[in-house]
Amino acid sequence: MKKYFIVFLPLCLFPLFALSVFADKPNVLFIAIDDLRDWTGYSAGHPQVKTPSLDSLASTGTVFTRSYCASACCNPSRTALMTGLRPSSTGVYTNGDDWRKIVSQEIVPLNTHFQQHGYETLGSGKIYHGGFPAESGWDDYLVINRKLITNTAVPAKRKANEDDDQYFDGVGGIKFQPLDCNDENMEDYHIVHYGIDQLNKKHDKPFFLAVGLHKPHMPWNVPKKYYDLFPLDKIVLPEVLENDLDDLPPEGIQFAKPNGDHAQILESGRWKNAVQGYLAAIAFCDAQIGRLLDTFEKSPYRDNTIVVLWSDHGWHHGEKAHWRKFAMWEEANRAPLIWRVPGLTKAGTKNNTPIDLMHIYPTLCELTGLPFPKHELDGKSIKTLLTGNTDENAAAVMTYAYQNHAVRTKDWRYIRYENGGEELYDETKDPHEWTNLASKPELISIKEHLASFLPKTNLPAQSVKQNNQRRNRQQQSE
Ligand SMILES: [Ca+2]
Ligand SMILES: [Ca+2]
Repeated sequence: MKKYFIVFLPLCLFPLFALSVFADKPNVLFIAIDDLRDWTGYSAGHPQVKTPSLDSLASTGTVFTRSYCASACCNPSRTALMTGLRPSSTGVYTNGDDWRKIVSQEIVPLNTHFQQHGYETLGSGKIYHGGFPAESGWDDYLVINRKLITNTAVPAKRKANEDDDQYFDGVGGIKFQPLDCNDENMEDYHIVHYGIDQLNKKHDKPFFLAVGLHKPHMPWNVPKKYYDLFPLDKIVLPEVLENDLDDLPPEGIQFAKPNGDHAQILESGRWKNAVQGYLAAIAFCDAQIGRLLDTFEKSPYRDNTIVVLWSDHGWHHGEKAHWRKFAMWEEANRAPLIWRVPGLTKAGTKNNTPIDLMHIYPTLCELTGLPFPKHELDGKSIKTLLTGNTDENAAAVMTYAYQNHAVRTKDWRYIRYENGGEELYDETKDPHEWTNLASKPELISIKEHLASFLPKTNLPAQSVKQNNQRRNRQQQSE
């Protein structure tokens, strides 16, 4: 009996050992899109949008219809996603905050975490904000050959070093122009081509392949064929309410900036042109993603790769008399999110649980079996939601600039600005967020509940820190 046990025990343990050590880890295909609001075919965010590739990916995985960024601004949104820490936990609030200098060296960004745990990390395009790419954590990263991109497709100021307006059509700062060039002349084409190349190669280690597209970020300058998909006279404008700003606190009106882009757009009479430009840029972006996904579906990695596709935040096209992101409302913060996980997600699942992008770091750790990093992440894994389970009590939290926060639950959006101004919207009755209910006494307990989700610590913004340091130095020298 004893002898039998001694022989049997190692045989029992072997399969477990083999699984834990030798089993292949799944690859990760990490697709980032810049400035794509919740306008996709599958979400019907705009009746005319054309996104067959995103729709196709969505139909084979799980889409989150209420997915929100951590911050409606490129740099803080991406820094939050890649470090797993909210802006309020790092002090990275704006596009001017160099996260590489602000975030503690002990914080391990997502790509570095995968690299440190045996993954080959490969990247192209915009993963971190343009000015502040990660200086480590990549085994290989595409260096764009600018000679492949025509002068009509890159901002002409790079060529002529002159003012944008001379070369870009558009209205004020809202830039859009059909280009007389081919997809191959566009930077995103080559960014995607890098991903295609990697998917056509054999890899000795599991890979973390990050592909970040620039469109539909402005300028909405894409080949003319994409504009031709959206005849100007048929363009449908977003639904807006006259005097929508009347019930906002002063901070809300400051965020909306009604006398800025929107006043210029109205004066120009070219609102439809701008929406056409954005739809064209989305169609171009979708076509590039289609190239990547076509290769992926035919590749040997199709069934052992986790796909996660996200956009860094949304956009306004005149709702609340606002354009761009940089705000706390639904349009600026809601953005597409698609997951496909072999053996876990079921084709065509739509999940309406409100979540924010802070979940991506911990979810990827759990799905790949990687340990969590040493620093405490602000988000939680959503593995259980990927199969279609919902969480009625979930809340997404978003922050733009210092101490301006919003909380989105299934039924409500609550906004609290730095100076205490508040907005409250009943999403079940008022999906456009037209009626601010924050002053209703009967809703105080709702507001209190929503406020309980706000970040408990708010690290000073870099600009505040610098001012404090300057003041301290002055006081010391006085
Ligand atoms: Ca962005
Ligand atoms: Ca209103």
